[in-house]
Amino acid sequence: SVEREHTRTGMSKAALKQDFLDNLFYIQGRFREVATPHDLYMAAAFTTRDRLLKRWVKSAQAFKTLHARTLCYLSAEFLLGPHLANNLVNLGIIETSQEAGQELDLDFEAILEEEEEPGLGNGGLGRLAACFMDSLSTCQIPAIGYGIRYEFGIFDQAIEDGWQVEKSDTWLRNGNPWEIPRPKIRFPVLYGGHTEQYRDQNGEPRMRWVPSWVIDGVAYDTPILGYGVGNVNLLRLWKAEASESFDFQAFNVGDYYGAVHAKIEAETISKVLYPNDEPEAGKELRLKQQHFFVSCSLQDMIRLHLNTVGPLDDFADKFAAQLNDTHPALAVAELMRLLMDDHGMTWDRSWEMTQRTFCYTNHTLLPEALETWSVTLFERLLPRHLEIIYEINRRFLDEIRMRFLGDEDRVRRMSLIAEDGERRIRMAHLAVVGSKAVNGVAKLHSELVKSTLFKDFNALWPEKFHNVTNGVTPRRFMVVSNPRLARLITECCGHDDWIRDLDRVRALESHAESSDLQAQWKAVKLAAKRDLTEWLKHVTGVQLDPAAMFDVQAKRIHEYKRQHLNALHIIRCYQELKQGLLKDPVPRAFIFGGKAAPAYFLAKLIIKLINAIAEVVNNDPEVNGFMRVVFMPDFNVKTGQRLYPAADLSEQISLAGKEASGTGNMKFSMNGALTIGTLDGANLEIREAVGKENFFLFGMTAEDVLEKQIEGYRPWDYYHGDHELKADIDLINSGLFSHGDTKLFRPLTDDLINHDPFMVLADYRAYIECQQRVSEAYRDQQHWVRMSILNVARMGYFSSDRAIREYAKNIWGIAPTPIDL
Ligand code: 26V
Repeated sequence: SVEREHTRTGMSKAALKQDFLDNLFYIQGRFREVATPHDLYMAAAFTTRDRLLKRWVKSAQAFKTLHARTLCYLSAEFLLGPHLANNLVNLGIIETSQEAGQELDLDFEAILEEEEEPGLGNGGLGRLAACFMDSLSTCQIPAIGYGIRYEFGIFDQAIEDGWQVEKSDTWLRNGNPWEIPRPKIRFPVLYGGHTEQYRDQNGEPRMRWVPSWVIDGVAYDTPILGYGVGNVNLLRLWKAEASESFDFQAFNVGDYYGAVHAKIEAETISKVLYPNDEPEAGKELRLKQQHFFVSCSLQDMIRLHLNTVGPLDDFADKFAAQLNDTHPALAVAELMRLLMDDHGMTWDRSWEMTQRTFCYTNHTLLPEALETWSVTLFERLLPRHLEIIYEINRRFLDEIRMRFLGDEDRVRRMSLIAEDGERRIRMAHLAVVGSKAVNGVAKLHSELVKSTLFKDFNALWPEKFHNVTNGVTPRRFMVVSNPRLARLITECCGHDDWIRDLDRVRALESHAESSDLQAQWKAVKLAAKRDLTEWLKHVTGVQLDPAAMFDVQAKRIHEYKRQHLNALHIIRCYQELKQGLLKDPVPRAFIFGGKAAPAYFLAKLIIKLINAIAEVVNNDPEVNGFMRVVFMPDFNVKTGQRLYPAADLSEQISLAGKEASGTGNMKFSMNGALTIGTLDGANLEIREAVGKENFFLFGMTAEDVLEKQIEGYRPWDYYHGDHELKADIDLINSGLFSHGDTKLFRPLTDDLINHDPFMVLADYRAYIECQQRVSEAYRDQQHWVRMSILNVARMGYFSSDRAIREYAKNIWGIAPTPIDL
């Protein structure tokens, strides 16, 4: 049994090989000769998991005995990406595993490719949560991520006839080796019914919620290992199940089919992730989802506290809970309810603990993205929470009235309830009032949070407002996705400590002039471009030239991100090539990736436009030696990992003031792409960090935008004032890109000319001119490579490790708890 232990946890090649074969046999029931690629993947995953579990148990034991203060990250989304390669990197055995695989005659890449990623998020917010989980473990902060185990994550995107088609995501179909179901960790979640007053044993008046529907949440745990440490944190996702005690006995005696129906209804709660701009229809289920995971998570935290620390009075000393946007903001009311109704605490004690527990991160200022819930819906689904929110609001507004005598307009603006039209609950206000700290996700964004969205709250509690600029994990987005670059950096720095301390890539700076490094740098980029070229040819049929500049925009499709501005530039290039205006054009491959929300018509039309332009350009022999356009289908974490290493130019062209931070901007720059961007989100800080001379800046500032809105923006004037702009838009309307159909893109072009809410036309000229500077710069390859090296060398700040250390120190007050290996 000593030998056995060694096989399952040992890090040697021999141990890995033996465990792999054991897992193939004992878990998959297969031997080498008949194993499918999926069997081989499962065996590899279990072999990796065996090594995680050892560290996990050690971490859990240590956290328990040390009563370590723990961070709970509450998020409706965790966009994790594939686990296998990432875990091998964090365990430090990716190379040994490759060798082991070779000796077993396995195709390592093919095994990695087998994994279906858990796409449990929409975009930036969900991916940030995943980067933070990696950094929390790496920085040795005890943490639990709490969320929903969606049976169907974000849809898979296919492109048919140039249009986006949504296919359902079936990530769980072949089983999930990374999760451990915990059927005994189960909590009831209540909905509907009414509340009533009663007197407890001491004769004190108390409230009780009599629900009309109860379901169960069951825990599914995924271990999250840090890089080069023994720390493993927990990602605990809740699956909804019918509650045996409630539905089957109390309500459905003898009604077997009714009971089965109730089971289906319960399981609906964790069935599917909602796209972030689904209109009214899916709303009720979304509120049910939010309450579901918030309630399970808080009950779990209370249980953990009672099991380890004891009395609930110091709950806020044991836990800090971060609200990832307002999706979990109900937690403020739910913790109040649990403390008062279930644990007999007074209002004042409960409120003090609640306010000391929660912190809230805002991720967007877009008005249409700010969550509000109709009071009517709330009353029907969560009557007790509505009472509690009313009481929080009553006390809060009294405070405002006292502080700002006679300022009823301020009271109306700050209320948790919007009273204009149908009464609605403002979740962002609930989150701010219930939290001890509120933060934005980049410097500019945090300033705008204070000066616009939460102006009144900032006047009341200026010390509550913070900035923590986002970051991304260098493990996944450099080491896993770009091993060639990682090797080169390690070689050049003489160590691989930069993987845990990204500031240390600055050592590259002093080699930026070295022709030796420059040559290797170019070779690494070219190899990545070749890989991407081959794969894109395979999935889209489009052939790119790896020698061309790879100009990439990859992110959710949204008007504010302005993929259509990029499209206008492509049309400009096309027209100039056709007119023979370019003497010596710099060849470009324009690459797009991104999903549109299924109900977002204009975003889907932008995808169609890009594909329509691609069809014309790629098939026109007069131009296609100088330009190609490709829309990469199904941009997600896994396909994104192929994109970042291969980009020369990163498009970050949102209207200033609209992109809270952006994180793709960081991933591209860390992989040696130069940025063309506006002064928006984290672009500002990236530009400061890498040096203004190594960043292509264009367009209006957030201030310019506000001014222009005030003076009255007239896109029509730009359209008529710039004949090239007019020619580009007119070319779309001519039907050239739509087989003669002059109507197809009219909703888009009409919108641009008449409304243009994101000021595409106002920034058009500056963008075109900036793109010319980019082309000129690219001609001087030596200079370009130097800028590329400096970009990577100066990106240390944008590691999510730095972001997590800032949260730990300034927001949560949590110190690292190292776990020995
Ligand atoms: C939500 C919605 C909902 C309805 C209408 C359209 C719309 C558009 C955007 C959103 C944003 C959801 C929250 C989100 O993902 N925010 C992103 O968070 C990232 C991490 O902080 C940040 O880098 C991105 O700039 C920000 O957009």
